[in-house]
Amino acid sequence: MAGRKRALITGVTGQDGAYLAQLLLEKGYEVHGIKRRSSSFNTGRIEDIYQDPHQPDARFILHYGDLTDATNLIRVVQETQPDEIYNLAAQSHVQVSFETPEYTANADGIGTLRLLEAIRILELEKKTRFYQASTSELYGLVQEVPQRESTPFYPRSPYAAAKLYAYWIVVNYREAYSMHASNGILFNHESPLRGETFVTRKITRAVAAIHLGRQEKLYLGNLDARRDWGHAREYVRGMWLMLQQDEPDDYVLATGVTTPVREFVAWAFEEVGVIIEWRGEGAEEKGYDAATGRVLVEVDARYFRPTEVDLLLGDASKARQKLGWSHDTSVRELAREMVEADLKVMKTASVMKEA
Ligand code: NDP
Ligand code: GDR
Repeated sequence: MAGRKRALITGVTGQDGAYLAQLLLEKGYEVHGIKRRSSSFNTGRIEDIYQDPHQPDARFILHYGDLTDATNLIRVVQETQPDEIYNLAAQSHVQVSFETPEYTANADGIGTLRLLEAIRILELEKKTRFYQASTSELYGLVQEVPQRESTPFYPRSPYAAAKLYAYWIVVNYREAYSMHASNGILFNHESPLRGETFVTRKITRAVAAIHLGRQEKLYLGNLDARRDWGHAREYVRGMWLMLQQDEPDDYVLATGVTTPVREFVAWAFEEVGVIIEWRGEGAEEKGYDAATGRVLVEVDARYFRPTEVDLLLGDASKARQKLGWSHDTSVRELAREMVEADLKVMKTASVMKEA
């Protein structure tokens, strides 16, 4: 339909892709998403907004694609002629990037270049605005606290190094070709849709499973790491706001509160009435149920990273002032929402199994 904005989201099947697609559909956009071919079902997060492509007025359309495949990206961009591209696709797991560094560089680093080149090859520089999913992992080894747009980068993983390339190539294409291309430097954001191997979701799923008697213990790595955790739904609004500005720019999105992993664990258990008592240190540390003395949390050194990011705490003043962006959900509320959601999912699954 003429006048309707068209967006293309890479990584639409991920946590942020699902929330962003929903937001843009609510705003009246025609939304195109790139999903990877997979031998198993990978569209669970976008089930609720799926539309039958046979409907003539379908506004949510999926295309097969991959950030490692340049010709595919050029074709999808050509077919969709988007007003806005949100590049959310990535091998996004920091620890996994130590095991698959080359693939991570290809998808997360060069993948970003491929999309920018697609815009240029198709001469869409004036039409298409570009959002890059940059990350607080760029700050890595602590140089300054809190971290803001001017804080120097010091990546500490193959993931962060790949994202560093992506960050700078976006800045370069903005300056070289006057493209409306922006980096959102987003601090950790979570939700019930968070991938199961990221620490918050791993914790809330384990708490639900232990509470329902389906799991004995939770094994974790570094409990001292501190993260600035916000809610993904609130962060995707910031992405959209960045592309609505007259001028492209780079913005930090963060809550300004940092929490150790250990504390998030304790809060999550409190949601099911368990108080955790910590004993021991480092790899010997354990979390006990204060009422029964049962060990519920153990440290497993296999989850330690070769190089760690110890402390993230963001200053989102620029986004607040220039974009009018704000967040509402505290990390404590986030833990509650995630535990409740995991309890619900597990209870529903067992009712269905019994039926
Ligand atoms: P997810 O891991 O949940 O989603 C990643 C998405 O990228 C999935 O849709 C995945 O597909 C897709 N993908 C992975 N590799 C490829 C590839 N080679 N080609 C095409 N698609 C691919 O991440 P989030 O939603 O949490 O994060 C979104 C983006 O924001 C990522 O780039 C991440 O690095 C970045 N980021 C995230 C933060 C966070 O705290 N969540 C903070 C800062 C940045 P599939 O479903 O098939 O696996
Ligand atoms: P992060 O998220 O590396 O910050 O990257 P993750 O949840 O994986 O780790 C956060 C911190 O928790 C510590 N940790 C563990 N992490 C995992 N995954 N599993 C464990 O068992 C465990 N135990 C302790 C980690 O060492 C780390 O310090 C996320 C991703 O979404 C990136 O894509 C994004 O760029 C950044 O957030 C901002």
